[in-house]
Amino acid sequence: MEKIRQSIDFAIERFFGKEHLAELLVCKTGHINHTYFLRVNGGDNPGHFVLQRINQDIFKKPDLVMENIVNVISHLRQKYEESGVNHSRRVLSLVPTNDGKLWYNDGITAWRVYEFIENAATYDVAETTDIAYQAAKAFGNFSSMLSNFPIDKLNETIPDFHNTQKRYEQFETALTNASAARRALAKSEIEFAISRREIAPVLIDSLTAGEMKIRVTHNDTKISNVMIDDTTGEGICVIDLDTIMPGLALYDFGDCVRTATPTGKEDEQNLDLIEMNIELFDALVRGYLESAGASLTKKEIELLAFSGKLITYEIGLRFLSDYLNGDIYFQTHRENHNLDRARVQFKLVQSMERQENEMNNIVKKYS
Ligand code: GN1
Ligand code: MG
Repeated sequence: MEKIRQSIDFAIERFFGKEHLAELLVCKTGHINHTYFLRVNGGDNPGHFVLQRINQDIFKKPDLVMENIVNVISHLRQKYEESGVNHSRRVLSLVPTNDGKLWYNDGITAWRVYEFIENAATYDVAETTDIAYQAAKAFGNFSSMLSNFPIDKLNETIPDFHNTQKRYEQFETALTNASAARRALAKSEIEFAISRREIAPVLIDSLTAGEMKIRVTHNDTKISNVMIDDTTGEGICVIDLDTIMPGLALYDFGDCVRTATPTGKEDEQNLDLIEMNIELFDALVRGYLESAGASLTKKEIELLAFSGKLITYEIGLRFLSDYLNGDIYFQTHRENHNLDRARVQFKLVQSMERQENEMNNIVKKYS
């Protein structure tokens, strides 16, 4: 902690001058980067901020991540300006360092500061259908606004990030190298992962067949990555722009389904609490199609419900692989944390399988 605290202090010095820091709180929700909430008093720029340190073990080229973010932010701002909408709470704002840079590289990784969006909140689970609707609408809108972003300007910061077939192969490698003890404890999850392997290549195959196209995608469309306005209830701002890359729209919609429809948390230990809630799914489809439906291909609409199951399976594979690898990727906070997370994902996959017809009927109703 001492060492991290020192790096935090160095970073704060660069952005505000250390003497102005009034409060620092650790944010415990992300699995990859380190995030802190700051209150700054006095100086040129007082207020609330979010300081983040990019995990360079995972984002090998943090400067390229920041380059994507800067370009996407400026594109979104321009879009809002063209339509006369005030974007101050709708697009993330980077706070420059005292020498005018938009991020600070300490020689190892990048640090950045965002202005905190006041009077808005994020939700780890969709507490109401309205939150689900608003989150999906915000992600759909985000994607529509980026539809004319020059995709060749975007860095692919983690290659094959959502390639479920590759994720399956990584799971096979993890399985081969795993300790006997971990393999034994994860026996039924391993069997489940293997039993569903046919679904892994479906979206990538569809892309190869020309039935869908590569777009600018967010790639981490958890419901908790949308800020919901406290007063109006509107999904105002999409956050966590680290994984913006060329990708498939359905992985974005699918990750909304994975995170907004469950009746429990991503790492819930009581699996009886985990089901896919069909009313929440209905709200998501309505919201997403309202803002992004017009640009989707026929095949994308056809596979909308399937995409929820696919990415839930994919993230389940990733949690399980990390468990088998000895917890080297996702931050864990208790023993078998990754295994618990994988169990929730696979329970959800089964819940979606049982409700597949209803899910497809909802898509038909709105398309
Ligand atoms: C990671 O750190 P966080 O929560 O933003 C992960 C996502 C997973 C998610 C699972 C770069 O995101 O892909 O869906 O955990 N990000 C990366 O909750 O691997
Ligand atoms: Mg993320």
